[in-house]
Amino acid sequence: MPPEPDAGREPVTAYVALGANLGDAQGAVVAAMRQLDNLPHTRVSGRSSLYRTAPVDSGGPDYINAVAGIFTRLSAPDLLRSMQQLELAAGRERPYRNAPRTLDLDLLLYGDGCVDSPLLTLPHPRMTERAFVLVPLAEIAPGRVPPEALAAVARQRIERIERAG
Ligand code: PH2
Ligand code: MG
Ligand code: MG
Repeated sequence: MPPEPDAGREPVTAYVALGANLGDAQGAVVAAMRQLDNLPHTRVSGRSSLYRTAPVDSGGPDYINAVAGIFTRLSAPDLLRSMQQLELAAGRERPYRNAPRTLDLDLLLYGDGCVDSPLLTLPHPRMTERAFVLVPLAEIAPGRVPPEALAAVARQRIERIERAG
């Protein structure tokens, strides 16, 4: 039997930002966490709380945001393709830049990898400007978020959603 693709690759810890502000945004983000865990050669190793956040350079209702830490043997491009498939399956449309969306999955960090290609830039080029990324990332990976970066976005509105029950 041929080996499974990627099975021989060393696992890497990566971080994925999840966001949505159309339809059942909270349900979409929770479902996407589960779907990331179901990707081949991939396990979710950390889940931040869910946060309600003010749109940044974007319109529409407040967003639901979160960050997942994953342990994956997928290459960064394969992981990105899988994330885009999950966005499409959630009904994502792209009528214009930063349009309100049913699900957005952004690759923030892939190990210590640095990439600058037309398809992918790592670390994510705008992550340090955004409380909706830095606050949940700091919750599950405090070592990846310098305190001065958090201080710089402290004026952006973000509120942690209490768990039901
Ligand atoms: N995503 C954007 C633009 N603005 N604002 C919030 N609060 N949350 C997001 O996920 C978000 C945004 C582009 O992807
Ligand atoms: Mg985004
Ligand atoms: Mg995106």
